[in-house]
Amino acid sequence: MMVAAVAIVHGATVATAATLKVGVGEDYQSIQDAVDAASDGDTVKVQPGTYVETHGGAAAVRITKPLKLVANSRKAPVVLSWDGVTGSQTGILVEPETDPLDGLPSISGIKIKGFTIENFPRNGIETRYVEKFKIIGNESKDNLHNGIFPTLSAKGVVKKNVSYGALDSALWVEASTDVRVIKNELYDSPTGLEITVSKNIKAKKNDIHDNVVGIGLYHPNGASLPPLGGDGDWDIINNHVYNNNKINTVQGGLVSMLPSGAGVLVIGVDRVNLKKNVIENNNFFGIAVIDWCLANDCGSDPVPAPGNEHDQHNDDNKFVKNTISNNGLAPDAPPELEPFEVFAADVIYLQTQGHLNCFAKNTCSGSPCAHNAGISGFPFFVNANSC
Ligand SMILES: [Ca+2]
Repeated sequence: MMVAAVAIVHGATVATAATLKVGVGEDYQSIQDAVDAASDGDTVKVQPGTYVETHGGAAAVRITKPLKLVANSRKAPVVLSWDGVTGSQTGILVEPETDPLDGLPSISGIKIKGFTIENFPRNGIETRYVEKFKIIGNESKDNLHNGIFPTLSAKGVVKKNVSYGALDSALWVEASTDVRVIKNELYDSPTGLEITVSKNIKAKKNDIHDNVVGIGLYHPNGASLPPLGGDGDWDIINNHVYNNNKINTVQGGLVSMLPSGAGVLVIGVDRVNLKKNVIENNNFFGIAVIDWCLANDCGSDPVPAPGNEHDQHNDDNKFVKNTISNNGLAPDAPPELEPFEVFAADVIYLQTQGHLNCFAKNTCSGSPCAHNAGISGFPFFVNANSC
């Protein structure tokens, strides 16, 4: 009886899900019109063409309910482009009508697949307070804050997207939990893949190149958000991080401080597991592990006591079995960071206390692989441990 009852309920759900089509000769010409008409769980399918939404809302397409937004882009692109005039600052934005009082995701079940999203002043694709989301096979081109930006979200997968031309991060996972970032290509941005204020994040098999910083793992103050509690447990595995030598042309703010030539920049974060990555041909460093307040002027930032989760030190991070080669050969840091050029190498490890970070079984082209603490004249830096 249990089985039969479940089958009936499941069948009823499937029967009510509709597909709404957008395109020339279809029921809808505007993606937003179709989204507004859709019920929870429906699919909105968009035919090839270039779409410019002119309703003037916060985003060209704002989704406030669970649904699948799918571009039929196998034969020709489906492009969502900024109209250049109205207030629609973001391409596709998924968020509840009002922010939930408990701060937890309140939309469950979102899929966004196959779109090319271009030229928006803010973000290409953004989720806020969304869980069980899939962002798959999209292209974010020249969206000027972040290309793809899950924030305050959970239980998601971001897979096989291409993102480039952002002025902050090509892909930024912020204040989110249980997100998998897989097989994306991220390039031509200040940071290719950024993770901040999040927990249980897995980034695997991404292709990250020609950014200012390939992978940026930044202290909560970099996002101006408080820690979630239990921040960390970020698995960064089997990624290719190379040629991140883009000149940083951003003016003002923390982004302008990012040094060109950076493979993986680890600043004041905890419980990162960086394993089996190939990190090569980044002009300043392959991996740098640096206290937040050493890399930044903490003058205006609160600096909690060591041991506090929000402290400025990197703790409990593991760097294992990475291939780190031909990095650090031509550093070109911004003026504020020029003193750090002396440390240019495959690995830079600058911490003033222990903090249980460890290195093992990495392959480097230079020596030493695990740290620069031994450079004469800098006795205040300690060595990392072996794992
Ligand atoms: Ca810490």
